[in-house]
Amino acid sequence: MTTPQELPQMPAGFVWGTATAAYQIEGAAAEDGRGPSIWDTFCRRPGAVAGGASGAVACDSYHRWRDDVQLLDDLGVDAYRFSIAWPRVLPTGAGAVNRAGLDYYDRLVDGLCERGIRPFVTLYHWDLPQALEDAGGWRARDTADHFADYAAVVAGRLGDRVQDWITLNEPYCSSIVGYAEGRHAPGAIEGHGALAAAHHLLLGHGRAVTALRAACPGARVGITLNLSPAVPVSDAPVDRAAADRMDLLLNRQFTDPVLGGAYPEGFERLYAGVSDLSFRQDGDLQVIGAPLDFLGVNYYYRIHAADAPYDQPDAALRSACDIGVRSVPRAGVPVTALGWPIEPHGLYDTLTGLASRYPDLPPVYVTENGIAQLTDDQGPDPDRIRFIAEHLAAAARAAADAPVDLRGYFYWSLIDNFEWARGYAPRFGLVHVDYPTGDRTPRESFHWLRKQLVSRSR
Ligand code: PNW
Repeated sequence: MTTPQELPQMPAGFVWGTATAAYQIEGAAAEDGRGPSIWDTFCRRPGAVAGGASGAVACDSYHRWRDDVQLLDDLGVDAYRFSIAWPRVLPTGAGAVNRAGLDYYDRLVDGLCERGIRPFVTLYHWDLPQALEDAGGWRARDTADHFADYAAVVAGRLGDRVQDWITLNEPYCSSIVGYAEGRHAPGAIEGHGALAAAHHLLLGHGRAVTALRAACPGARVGITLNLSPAVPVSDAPVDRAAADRMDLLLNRQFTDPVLGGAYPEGFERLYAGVSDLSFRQDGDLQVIGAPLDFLGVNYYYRIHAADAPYDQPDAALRSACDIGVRSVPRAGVPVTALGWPIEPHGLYDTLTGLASRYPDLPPVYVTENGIAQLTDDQGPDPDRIRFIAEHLAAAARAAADAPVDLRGYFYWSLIDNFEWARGYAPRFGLVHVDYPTGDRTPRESFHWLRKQLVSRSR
C-alpha cells in the first residue's frame, strides 16, 4: 500500500504532465495581430466575470513563456499540455494566416523540445474568434469547416515537432455552459442553438481529425472530454431518472458519438419540444466517430443529481440545461474551496465505466485534474498534494481492474491563471502567480511532485 502522500508506481512510459490554456495564461490579447475572441467580448459584459476581470494580461505567458518552460523543466515532467489561440493564428477565424501568431507557438514548441518536454497541443480551449461568433458561432455548421481548416494550418507549421493533438477541450462547456447556461462565452441561453453547437463542435472535431492526419502523418489525435459520473441522491425512481438525464447531457452526448458513432438512446426524448435536432445530417456520425489514438479525460468531481422541477414548464422555452435536475451537496463528502466534492473514486468509476461501455476504448490520458484554493498565498498546500495522490491512486486502481490503457496524467494547472467566469480568485497552480507582476513561485505541491517524479521508474 502506498501512503496517501506518495504516488503509485505507474508503468514505464507513463506520461506525467501539467496543463494550461491560451486565454487563461497568455495575456497580450491585442498583440502581434491577434484578433478578438468571444472571451474578450464576454469579459466586457457587466456582471459576466467576477471582479470584471479578463484575460487581457493574465499570467503574461505570451512574454514569459520561457519562465513557464523553465518551471516545467525544474518540475521534471515529461509533457506539457497547452492550447493554441485560434484568433492569434487566424484573427477572423478564417482567411489570412497571421504569421506572428504562429511564430509564438513555434518558439514555445522549440523551447519545450530543447528540454525534452513533449508538447500536447489543444487546438480549441474555448477562444472562438469573435468574427465567427458574429456569423453564428458554433450554432453554424460552417464553423466546423473553419475549425478543420485552422487545424490544418497549425499542423502544417508545428507538425514536424508536435505529434500529440487534442482537437477540443470539453465541448460540453463550449456548447452547454456557453450557449445554454450562459455562464461562459458567448453567454447565450438557448435550447436548439446549444444542442446545435454541441453537434457542430463534434463535427468540427471529426473533420479536424482527418485534417490533422493529412497534414501530419505521424499525428496521434484525440479529444478531451470533461466527464462526471452522475449519481442519484436517492434510490427513488425519479432521482435515478434525473441522474440518467444528467448523464445524457453531460457525458453520453459526447462519449457515445465519439467512441460509439451514435447518439445515446433517450437523447431525442430528453429534448422533445426543445429541438428537432435538424442540424444532424447523414454521414455526420461517421465523421464524428472516426477512430482516435487516445481519449483525454478531464475529471474534477461527481454530480449528485436530484429530480427537480423544470425552470420552464413549456418545453419550447427551455434551454438545453433545463432538464429537471438539481445538483445537490452531499453530507459527509469533503469539498474544495470552490465547493466541488472531492471524490477520487469518481475518477475510478469514470475510467472503468468507459471501459465497460466502449469495447474499442482507445488509450486514455487524464488531461486535467486539479484543486483550487481561494487564498492568495505561496504557503504549504497539503490539500493539493493529497488530492493529486488520491486521484492518481484511483486512476491506477482503475487501470488494474479494467481494460483501460492509461497512458498519462496532467495536473491542472502548472500556474495559477484566469479561471473563466470566476476571475483570478480560484488558484489551481502548482506555482503561485502574483498579479499583476506575473512573478511565479512554486508551491510545496510543486516540490513534492518534483521529488516524486525524480524517483519514478522510467
Ligand atoms: C476545466 N464550469 O473546466 C477547464 O478545461 C479549465 O480551463 C478550467 O480552468 C478547469 O476546468 C478548472 O475549472 C471547467 O462549469 C469546467 O463552471 C466547467 C466549469 C468551469 C471550468
